[in-house]
Amino acid sequence: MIRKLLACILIGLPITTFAATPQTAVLDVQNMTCSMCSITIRKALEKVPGVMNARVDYDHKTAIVKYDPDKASPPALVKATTNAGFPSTLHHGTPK
Ligand SMILES: [Cu+2]
Repeated sequence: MIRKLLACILIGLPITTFAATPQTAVLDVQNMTCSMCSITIRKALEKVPGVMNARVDYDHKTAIVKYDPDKASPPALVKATTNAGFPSTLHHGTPK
């Protein structure tokens, strides 16, 4: 009985709570000249509805964004960084 309940929690819960599989987008970001820029970009990305987290790599001039595809989309992410003063493009090196 307890075992069965545990199995339901382990298997059933992720399916119902995470209806959409999070997607990861990698953006090539321009105009990043210091580490402060990366913080600005991260904050701009995290303000976009549906974005779970954003990681900005200053050395590689990229932003790795985890988002809910039901609420956010790559064009919205590009727009957010561009509006913050950092035009970006979707990086095409990642598998779909
Ligand atoms: Cu800067």
